Amino acid sequence: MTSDLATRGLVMLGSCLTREQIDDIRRHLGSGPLHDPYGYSRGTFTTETVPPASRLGYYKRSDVVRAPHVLALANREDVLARAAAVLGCRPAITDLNLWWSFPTDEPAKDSQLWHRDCDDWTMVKLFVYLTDVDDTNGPHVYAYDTAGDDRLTAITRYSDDEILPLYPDIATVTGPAGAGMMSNPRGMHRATVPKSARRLMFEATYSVMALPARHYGSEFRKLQIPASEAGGIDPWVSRFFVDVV
Ligand SMILES: O=C(O)CCC(=O)C(=O)O
Repeated sequence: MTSDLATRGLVMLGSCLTREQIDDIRRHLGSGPLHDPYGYSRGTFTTETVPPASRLGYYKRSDVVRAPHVLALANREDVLARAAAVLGCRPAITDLNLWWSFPTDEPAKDSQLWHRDCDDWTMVKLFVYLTDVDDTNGPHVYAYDTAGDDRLTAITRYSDDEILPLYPDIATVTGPAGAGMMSNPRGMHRATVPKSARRLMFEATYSVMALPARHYGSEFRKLQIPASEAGGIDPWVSRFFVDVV
């Protein structure tokens, strides 16, 4: 099945990070601090102290943006060009996330249920796996041709029973660590509950406007990069995360 971001909502990019680059990122970020974006546990934890109620452990954005290779990856010219083709303008990087999904025997909830993202009018996401992902440890799942489809537009979570009869053309994205994809997250998508192992995922969001819920200025400390060291980083595209000085 061919896949294309602009026409079908999803495109595979192949390998976006080498094993060495992934090791650099993981070494930099270590075991935490992590937080649960859904608030099932308060405060921070590490990969060794995951609270039983938490399924996801997000690194702080200010740590993610400082991790090696992250800004270069998010600024890849081919990625920006694909995002621009959907957004209709030079994109801004408006979110950067890197998180663990922890295995559980509990049923799917939150982002593990089908949904459309609604943080901006239009958005594109780059996802890169930092662990090997197979059917048992949390593959990302996307329903092709749903970004422009006007059924099921209520911003809520949907079950497989509601989605699959309407949208049977589904991509379950497995791949080795480093594998990347881009999606139009207005299209229906979800995570899968990891069963066998934890999954580590990087995500860059591209959009037109700043995402108001992201509080770039409070929790987040913008990175100051001297112009002499900013090769490969577009100051305009990266303006919510970086000042090139
Ligand atoms: O973790 C995943 O595979 C899905 C993430 C997701 O639903 C999102 O970024 O909106």
